[in-house]
Amino acid sequence: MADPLLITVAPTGAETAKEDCPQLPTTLDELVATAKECEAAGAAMIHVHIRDADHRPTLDLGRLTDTVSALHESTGLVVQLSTGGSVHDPLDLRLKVLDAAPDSCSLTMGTTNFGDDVFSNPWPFITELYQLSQERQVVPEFELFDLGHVAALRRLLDRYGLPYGGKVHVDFVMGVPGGMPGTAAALVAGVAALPDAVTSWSATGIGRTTLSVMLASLAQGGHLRVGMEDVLTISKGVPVESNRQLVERAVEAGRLAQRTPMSGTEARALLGLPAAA
Ligand code: KMH
Ligand code: ZN
Repeated sequence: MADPLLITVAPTGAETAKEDCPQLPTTLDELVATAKECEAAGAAMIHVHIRDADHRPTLDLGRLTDTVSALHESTGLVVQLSTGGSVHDPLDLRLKVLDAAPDSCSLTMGTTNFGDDVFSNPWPFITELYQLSQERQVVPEFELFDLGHVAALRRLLDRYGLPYGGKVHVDFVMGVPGGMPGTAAALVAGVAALPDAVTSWSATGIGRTTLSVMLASLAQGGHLRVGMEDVLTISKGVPVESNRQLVERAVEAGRLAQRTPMSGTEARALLGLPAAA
């Protein structure tokens, strides 16, 4: 049987404006419709950033809580809330994201230059968020933007032990201007440096690095994250029509590598989450 492939969809992000990309899912209805389509196409987890009534990034707790409920009601996807937010979000609000009780949360392992901005993740914030995730029984996905973040992950696990559920899942976010490049060589170096405690890993390449990272990840037996948070063109100069299109492309690439998309139930087991109620 083909090896299972976790496909995570990151449909919205915090960086693209609705007016620049009307097909970006920014309302709750659009997000739920996207989630259902992407699940049907082969996604098993969704990485969620939400927007306010003006389509701007927000960490409003009421909206986050409603979003988690709506996604659980309408899909079997593992719901991962972003604790990264936008580069403008304060650290205290980013910690409060866990109050919305997602299955999973992103947890970035260090500060990184992010285009012309700085994505701030000081060590005390990382350790506080990590301990909170253990207390609240939320499974972190460790986001690695740089090789130094792999070393920081080793330090975190040494000091604070395993996450809730006992599994360690990481995601390489590559090709951000300021982070590690989206190349096969960088991914090979990152995977080689992972601590033994890591039980699964995925990768995503931002912008034009999306295909090289996808193919490099499959070549090394990794999982995939795709979505309009990370890329807005399907090929040079051709806009992405929908997140489903990106998930379908990931499924097709996986098929060539003899990998079968995981269901939400299988993803829960992979990540150490209890079966859905
Ligand atoms: N929007 C970026 C500044 C995450 O979701 O945890 C951070 C980000 C990472 O997207
Ligand atoms: Zn994100």
